[in-house]
Amino acid sequence: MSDSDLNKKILFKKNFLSKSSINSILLEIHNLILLKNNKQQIKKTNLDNLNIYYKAVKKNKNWPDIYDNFKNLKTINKILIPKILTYSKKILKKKNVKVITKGLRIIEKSSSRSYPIHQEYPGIKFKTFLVFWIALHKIKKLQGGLLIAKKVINKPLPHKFGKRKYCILKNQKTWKKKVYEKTFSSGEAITLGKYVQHGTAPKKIGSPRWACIVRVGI
Ligand SMILES: O=C(O)CCC(=O)C(=O)O
Ligand SMILES: [Fe+2]
Repeated sequence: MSDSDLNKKILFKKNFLSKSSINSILLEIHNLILLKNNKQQIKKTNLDNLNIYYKAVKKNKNWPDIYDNFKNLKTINKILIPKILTYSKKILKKKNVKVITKGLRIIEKSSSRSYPIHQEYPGIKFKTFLVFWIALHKIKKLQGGLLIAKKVINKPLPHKFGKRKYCILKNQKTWKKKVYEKTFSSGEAITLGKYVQHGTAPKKIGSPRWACIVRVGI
């Protein structure tokens, strides 16, 4: 595949993460938050329990530090990253694929963490790279899925700094009409090339949205 084809690539893969892999990730998240709050570890959790605990602790002073620590989750390193590397080596047809960034993203209703429409290329030095975004549960309409360009403009477009310091496309109003809302099944992954216009879909309803985001490149 040529670089130009890769840059506009949009791939969907259902069940990229199995139910048991997701359970392992959620349990490690839950236990990390417990640990950082000097609470005892648990052996089992589910999204409902995690959301209840999350709601109780997210206003604590140490929350930003905990959030930042999510990128070091063992389950992300041991379960998700190997899958992404195997898959992206096939797509990129290269063996030396490197992880550029990895982490967890939680979006709430009217979240300040939500991302206006953008391309991924600004600020990333890798010439060829892919973004992997994986839903940790089912995400229906208006629950904060992703907005994806109906027709990708396959070139770098000018960006400006948004409210939260990251780069967003100019003309957000026009772009809102040129995207569709992608919903997700639990464990579904989307892979995006560096010029695919995308952003966070409006989060109007439902409990917080949990997803993993990993960038890999050559
Ligand atoms: O998680 C989201 O809603 C969008 C994330 C995104 O596009 C990014 O981090 O670049
Ligand atoms: Fe993005």
